[in-house]
Amino acid sequence: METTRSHSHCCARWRRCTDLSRCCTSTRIWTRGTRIFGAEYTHGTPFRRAVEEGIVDTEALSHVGTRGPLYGKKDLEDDRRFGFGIYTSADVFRRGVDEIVDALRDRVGNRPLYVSIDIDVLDPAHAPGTGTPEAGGMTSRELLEILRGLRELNLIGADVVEVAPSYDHAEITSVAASHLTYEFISWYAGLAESRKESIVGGASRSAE
Ligand SMILES: [Mn+2]
Repeated sequence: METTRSHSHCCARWRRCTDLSRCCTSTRIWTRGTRIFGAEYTHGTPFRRAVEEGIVDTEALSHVGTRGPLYGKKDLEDDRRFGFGIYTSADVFRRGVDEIVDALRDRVGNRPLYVSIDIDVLDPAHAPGTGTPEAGGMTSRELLEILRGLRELNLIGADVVEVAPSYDHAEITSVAASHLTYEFISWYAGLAESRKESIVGGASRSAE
């Protein structure tokens, strides 16, 4: 569990892992453009580079809460071609949390799961302290309920990125980010507890 500056930091960690499925929340689609302002590796291209490097399972990877502007006309077309699941902020509102959770669970299946939260996925009303606030975002309640809906999945890593305290007001963003972090720690603890129970249960069964 980490807090980092942007999704591009995640990419380095993904190189060390295989067979992961990932859920990413952000305002923007992180496959934007083959190059941004002439640069190949930027905070706007980690998923495109990850696909090219073959370190993500595109059948399982999903973007949730997207709504921001595009870098180029082909961005949405490329994302569809890569095979990502894309659930926009409007999808979450119109289809509802339960339907989005079902879709994410179907995509992830039994794979180990890495969740990356860009705090700007939340509406600026819920997270003003970030570098690229964008109107029309998810509520903190919607995001927390989506995470709670995924609780039985095998979480092996998570991060919360792009919290900018200097832009925050009344610690609104910090409250959201700290609760998301708390949610991940609780998720880990629940998984550890159930593993312990299955080991103890297995041992007692074998002793009988
Ligand atoms: Mn962002």
